[in-house]
Amino acid sequence: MRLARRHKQKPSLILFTTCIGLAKIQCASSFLATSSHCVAKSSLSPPPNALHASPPSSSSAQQQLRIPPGALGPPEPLKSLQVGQSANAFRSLQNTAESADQGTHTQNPSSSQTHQFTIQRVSHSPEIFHLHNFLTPQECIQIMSMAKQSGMEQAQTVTEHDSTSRKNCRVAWLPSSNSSPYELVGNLVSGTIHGFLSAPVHAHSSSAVEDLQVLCYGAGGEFVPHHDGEARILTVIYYLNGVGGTWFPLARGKEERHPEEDTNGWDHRMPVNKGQALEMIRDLVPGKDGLLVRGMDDTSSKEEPKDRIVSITQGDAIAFYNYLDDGSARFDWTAIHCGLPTTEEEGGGEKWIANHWYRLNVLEET
Ligand SMILES: O=C(O)CCC(=O)C(=O)O
Repeated sequence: MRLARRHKQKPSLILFTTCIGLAKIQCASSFLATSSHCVAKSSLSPPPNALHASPPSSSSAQQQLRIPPGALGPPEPLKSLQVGQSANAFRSLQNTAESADQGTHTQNPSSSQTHQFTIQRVSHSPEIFHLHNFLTPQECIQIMSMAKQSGMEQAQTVTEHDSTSRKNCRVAWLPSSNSSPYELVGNLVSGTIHGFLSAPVHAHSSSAVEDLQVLCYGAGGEFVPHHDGEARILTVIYYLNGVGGTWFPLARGKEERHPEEDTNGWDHRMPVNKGQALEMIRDLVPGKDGLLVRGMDDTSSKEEPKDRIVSITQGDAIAFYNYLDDGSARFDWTAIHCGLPTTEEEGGGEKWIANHWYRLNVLEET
């Protein structure tokens, strides 16, 4: 069972061909580095192990879609990181002099500097990575300011069987574009695609990124458990004011092996649809089960096991994969997650986050 499209207003999509043009300019400073060497992620030539798919108009797309194992998950060197291990990474940072109050900024594109951040694996199932210090505080302020300026509306998100799945939350969409005044949003895309998408996905003609969805929850605002689904292979959530509260109830923070898991690694507890996933999480508790992304200022109990908590601060992000990467092209239902109710104490009762969804549109045909 798939989620219905959750947005009243369909966001526009930027195909990666646009982003690749952008990346060509910026790839020199967009790379991952391990402790001993740097690995350039700038190869744009079609990979030998490419995806094969029928055109979206074909009714036989399901039979013809061939997704090689590994294509829908993280590429090397992220793939081989173990839980707790991290790699240094860089993205180019446009030198931006801004006035956040007025929401205006001036940019000198010829002047860019390198910004270092760290990518740490926090779960294998689903594949979740914590990006420490991905955005600067100034960039967070700039995104919130652009969202306010564009006029934020009450979010009308609806998932299958839920009429009010997102409560007390305002939303704005900012173009994932390289054009003024949205260069920052385009810059974030080029900062992640090379590191987080496999070469076959990157090269595929139906790869796309949605506009940046900026959300501001008021006190009590929340988003019920859901799967991002519908061709969204990778989700990146940016934490703009240091307030977390994203909970993955079925994530495994450490290398746990369940008794139901056979020697081939197949986990028989893996839910295969939304009903099963909701049933499995019914009695689970944030902080004790799964993985809770929590702001540093969260005043709730700090007694929970550390391996169940991902502590974020302003400018951090998490990236997670929504499909199994075993070649089956099925949803990974362990990626089910929710936004817990925002409290008065944290962030002055406001939680600001932004979502970037990377898509492989051909999956919508299956
Ligand atoms: O509010 C959160 O922490 C999670 C948001 C989310 O899951 C979504 O917007 O799809």
